[in-house]
Amino acid sequence: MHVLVTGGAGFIGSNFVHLTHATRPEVRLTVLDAFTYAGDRASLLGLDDRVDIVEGDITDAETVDRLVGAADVVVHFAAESHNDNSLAAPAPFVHTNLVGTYTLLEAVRKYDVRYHHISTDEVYGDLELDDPERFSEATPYNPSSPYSATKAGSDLLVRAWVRSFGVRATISNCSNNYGPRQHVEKFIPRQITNVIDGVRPKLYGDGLNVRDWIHVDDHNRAVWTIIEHGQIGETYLIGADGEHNNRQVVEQLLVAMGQDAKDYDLVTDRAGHDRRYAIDSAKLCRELGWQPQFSDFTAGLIDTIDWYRANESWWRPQKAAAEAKYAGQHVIG
Ligand code: NAD
Ligand code: TDX
Repeated sequence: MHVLVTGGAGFIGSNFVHLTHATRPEVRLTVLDAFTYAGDRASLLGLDDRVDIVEGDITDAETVDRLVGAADVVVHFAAESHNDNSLAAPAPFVHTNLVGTYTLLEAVRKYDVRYHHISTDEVYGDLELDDPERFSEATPYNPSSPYSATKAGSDLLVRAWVRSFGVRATISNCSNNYGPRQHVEKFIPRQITNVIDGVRPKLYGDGLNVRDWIHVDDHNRAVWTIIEHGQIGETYLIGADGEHNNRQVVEQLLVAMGQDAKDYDLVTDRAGHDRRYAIDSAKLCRELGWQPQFSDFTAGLIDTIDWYRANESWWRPQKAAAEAKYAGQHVIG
C-alpha cells in the first residue's frame, strides 16, 4: 500500500509517519509538505527508503496531481493549525485549509483514490463548563476562529465531493493532541519550554478553559482504524475522555518539573477563546472497535516533558521566533 501523507513534517503527521513506519512494514509513505515554519525535516529523521519526502505545496495542482495519481490512499494532515496565528493573519489559513483541501479533492476525484481528511473538534464551536452534553457527529457546526472556520469549510468540501462526485472519503474530528514533536507555539510545549528556560507559564484569561487531551499516537491509531474499517462518507469523532482545564494542566506540569504549582501568570485572553471542548467518541469505539491506549494523562504529560528535555536541539531553533510572534500579537504573553 502506498500512502500519501500531506503535512507529514508537522506534529501529528510526523508521528503518523513514524508510527506507520515502525508498525506497518508493508506500507510505503510519501510525505508532501511545504516546510512552513511548522514543518521540520528533523521530525523525519531515522526513517528508511520506505519513506519519500517531497517538498511542495498542497495548493500546487500539478504536484498534487502527480503524487495523488501514484498513491492508494491520501491522509490529509497539512494545515495552518494555530488559532493565535489565524487571529493575527487569517490569509494563509484560507489558502492552505480551503484551497489546499479543494486541490486534493480534485485529484482524488480524478484518480478515484481513497482519501482520509483530518479535522478538529473546533468546528463545533464550544461548550459551557457545566454543559452535560459533549460533541458528537450530530452536533451542528459553529466555528469561532478563522482557523476553525477554515477547517469547518474544508470538512464541508469533503462532504460535497463525496455526495456529488462519489469521492471515497472519510473525515475525523479529533480533540487536542499532545506528545513529542509538537511546535513550541502550542500550549503544552510552550509551557514546558518556558519552564526549562526559567520563564513563568502564561495562561490566557482566567485559565479555566477546558481542552479534551489525547495522546498523538492514540489519534493516529484511530486514523488507521478509520482508513481500514471506516464507512465511506462517514465522520468519526476521536477523543479519549481527557478533559482538563488549563490551570490543571499547567499545575501538573509545574509540579512534574519541580516547581511550585502556582508559579504561573494569567495574561490577556485570546479573542473569541473557546471555553470548553469535549468529545464523545462512542461511534468510533462501538462501530470500529477503537480504544485509546494512553489512559493516564499525567503519565503521558511526564513522557512529553521528558521528550522536550531530551530533545532541546529539536525545539530550540523554534523558540525565539515563536515567542517573538506572541510578543507582536495582541495576545501578549
Ligand atoms: P502542524 O502545524 O504541526 O503541522 C502542519 C504541517 O503542514 C507542517 O508540516 C506544515 O509545513 C505543513 N503545511 C502547512 N501548509 C502547507 C501547504 N500549503 N502545503 C503543504 N504542507 C503544508 O499541525 P498539527 O498540529 O500536526 O495538525 C495536523 C492536522 O491535524 C491539521 O489538519 C489540524 O487541523 C488537525 N488537528 C490538530 C489537532 C491538534 O491538537 N494539534 C487536533 C485535531 C486536529
Ligand atoms: O500560551 C498559551 N496559554 C494558554 O492559556 C497558549 C499557547 C494557549 N493557551 C490556552 C488556549 C487554549 O485554551 O491553552 C489551550 C490550548 O491552546 P492551543 O495549544 O493553542 O490549542 P487550541 O487553540 O485548543 O487548538 C488546538 O487543538 C485543536 C490545536 O492547535 C488545533 O490545531 C486543533 O485543531
